[in-house]
Amino acid sequence: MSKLIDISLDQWDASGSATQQAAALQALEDGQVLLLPRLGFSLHPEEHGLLNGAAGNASGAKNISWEPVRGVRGQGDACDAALLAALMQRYARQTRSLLAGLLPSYQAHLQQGKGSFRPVEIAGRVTSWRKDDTRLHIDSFPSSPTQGRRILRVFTNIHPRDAPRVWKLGPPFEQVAQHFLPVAQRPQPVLAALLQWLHVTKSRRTAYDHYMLQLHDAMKADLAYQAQVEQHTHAFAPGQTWIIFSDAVSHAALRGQHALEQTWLLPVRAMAAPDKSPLAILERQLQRPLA
Ligand SMILES: O=C(O)CCC(=O)C(=O)O
Ligand SMILES: [Fe+2]
Repeated sequence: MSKLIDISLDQWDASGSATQQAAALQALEDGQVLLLPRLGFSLHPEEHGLLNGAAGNASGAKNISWEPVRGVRGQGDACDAALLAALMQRYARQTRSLLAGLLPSYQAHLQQGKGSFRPVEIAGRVTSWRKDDTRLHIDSFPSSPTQGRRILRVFTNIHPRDAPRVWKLGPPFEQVAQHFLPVAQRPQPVLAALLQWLHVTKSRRTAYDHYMLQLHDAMKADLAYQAQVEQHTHAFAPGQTWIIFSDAVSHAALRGQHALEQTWLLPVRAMAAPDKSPLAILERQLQRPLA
């Protein structure tokens, strides 16, 4: 069962003590959630309007995503894209400095992924089962293969009043893989090549990415499993930040509104214990190389 450990840093640019750094590294790689209960994200005065529905999302997308080169995508017309991009850039910088102070051995290896602003209430959101994050899942991105790299995500609840972001945490990756690999379809290299050629995927979907997507989908599709598997609920209050390897910590987001998230990718070799990666676990269970 995934657990949370508290880290008492309250500044984005603070350095953890050697003890905090060692505890954070081990907990994270063991599939726990690092909770920073006193680390919030401050909005500038002109940014408060973004939480008043100005960032309404005409496309029906659940999140507004941001990348340094492409800028923001998915925002409604009423939303000031430049304002949002500046906010996302600041959040990305602050998460990088937090990771540097807490997990210094990762710093030189982190690759910046997408960020997101999440202004839409989760509860009652209408979506397909595959996109339904209220169901327990491990993260795997259909169009952005990681090719084995870890998905390290930082979230902050920025709700202006008191609404928590409520998550469920489920069984560890090893157990999820044991349950669903036996029914997983085998990868088809020709299909992976076609998807890349058609630009459905941004790079080659490796056998690793294929199996991660299979686990993501099989887990969300299995309502009996969702109901009976061990899980516990945790509420992240406004003004709190949390960090997880979301490719290995099974999770679901039940309710909440207004969060920021920044994704970082980490090569497996940069881990203190690469044998704890989903790549190594899948390779052991399938008894073949996947990356
Ligand atoms: O929005 C959230 O709190 C998390 C949703 C989720 O599971 C995800 O983005 O992968
Ligand atoms: Fe997720």
